Amino acid sequence: MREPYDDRSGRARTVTRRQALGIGGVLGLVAAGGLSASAALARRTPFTGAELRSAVPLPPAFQVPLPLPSVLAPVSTSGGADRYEITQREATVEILPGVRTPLWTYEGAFPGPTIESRRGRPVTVTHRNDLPVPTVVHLHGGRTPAESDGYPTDLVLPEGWPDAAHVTHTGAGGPGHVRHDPRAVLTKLSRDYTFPLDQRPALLWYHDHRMDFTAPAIWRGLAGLHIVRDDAEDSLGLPAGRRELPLMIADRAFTADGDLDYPALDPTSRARPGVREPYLAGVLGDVILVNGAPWPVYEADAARYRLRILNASNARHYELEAITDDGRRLDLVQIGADQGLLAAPVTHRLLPIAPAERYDVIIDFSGVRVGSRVRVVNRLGSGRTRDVMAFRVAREVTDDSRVPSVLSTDLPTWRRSDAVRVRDFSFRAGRMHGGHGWLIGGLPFDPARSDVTAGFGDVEVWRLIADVHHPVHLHLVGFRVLSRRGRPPLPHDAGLKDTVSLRPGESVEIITRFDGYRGRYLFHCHNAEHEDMGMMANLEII
Ligand SMILES: [Cu+2]
Repeated sequence: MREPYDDRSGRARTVTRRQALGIGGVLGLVAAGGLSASAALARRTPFTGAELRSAVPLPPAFQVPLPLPSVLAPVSTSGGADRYEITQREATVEILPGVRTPLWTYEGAFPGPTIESRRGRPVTVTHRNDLPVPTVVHLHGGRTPAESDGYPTDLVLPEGWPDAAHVTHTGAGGPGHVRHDPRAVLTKLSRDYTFPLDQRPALLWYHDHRMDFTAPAIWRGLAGLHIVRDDAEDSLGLPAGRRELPLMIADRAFTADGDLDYPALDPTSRARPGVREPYLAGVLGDVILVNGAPWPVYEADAARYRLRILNASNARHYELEAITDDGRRLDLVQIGADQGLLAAPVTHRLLPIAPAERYDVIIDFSGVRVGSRVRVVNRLGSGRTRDVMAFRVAREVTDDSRVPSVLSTDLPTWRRSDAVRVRDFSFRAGRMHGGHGWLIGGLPFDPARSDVTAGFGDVEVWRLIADVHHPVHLHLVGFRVLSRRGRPPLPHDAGLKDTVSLRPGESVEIITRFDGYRGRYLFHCHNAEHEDMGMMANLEII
């Protein structure tokens, strides 16, 4: 059964029924018929979660120009390292035309400012927390020492936050279950995060990672891009400069007042984590934002573009395709994955992208009639959520960019026989502290528990199995996908990844090597609501 994601088949798949699979349904099915029965039903659903409906009038698609996040200037570049300062603060931003929306931001903007960096040149970012709640910054995809990796209890406390006693956590099941982390490193007001960036060039992103409250923090705006480059990539001749576009895709919903809507049990994010009952499987919005603008449009040259796509949505999956006004589908030529360049380009007509995944894609507008439009649509959406953005091809130009047939030669070549260990992890709904939860190996996250201890330098194979959609992310290391459902990986699994999309009922094998740094890291589901409701585990490298 490959057809839902078989991007080479060219078959149209019509979603006739939009079924939001709530956790109650999952639990019932798991109880009644086991994993396979729930998976058989879930496989027919294009997403896991429930959609909020905005109460404010929404703008027509393809009217708002695509914004490009500003690039942050370093405060210092001396001593072989770049230093940046970011203030986390509340700001009111115009996302929908004429509507003012209060957000939590990095430097007053959503997305936050982009950090541009070079491989092997360290970057230190001083984050100051002027928000009303504790925060934690994680650089997703970064090869980062543990003390700067943003462990979910390594909180930066805001001014006036009562004291450390108030940052112990109650589980999503409510008060009464206090989880204490004796290893947490708290700082007051600000913290320096140091990123060596000794890693393959890639599109990374930074976002909040506070224990139990990551989902509402990202939803409110705490996300930004971080790009790592190197000379080898620069010399390939890929589209660059104004023909390289970062695209952070995220869905949101708005109240009648123009605020972001989010079904939090505690709208202040101060004490009680979790979301209301219909949204336990994930929160979806009915407005698709790209770089913080609703269904934007970009005036493009009739030339190749490099699109660096991030799905920064909490729970929404996309299957992207690019369609011309005369109904032609343009090739999406994938050149890179989460952790940088592929060995060779892979051509897709349809590109699935799960929360937190990144795809580096070349699209060629040279054959598109000037004055016409190319729509980027999500085949998993319906109604307004089917549209993502559009390109209006504005002018003929000369284009000296190219897409080499060899993109990189440094991808890890781990083989099954290199693995010193095989581990199995299930990602499933379950009970947690007397309430609903999402569990790894039957357990909800506990920072004080040891889950996985891996030897430094060890190669391991992990077998992951899911009930519903779970995009699984490992901190620190990149991995390769070995198999899906016992079969070879799909075309979009190519390259080095740090997040893999488990589809309902699916088992996926990955292989990695635990190196870089020793210390306490994490792996977790990147459906942000699942993550907050227990679907996270410790990964200690010794
Ligand atoms: Cu999940």
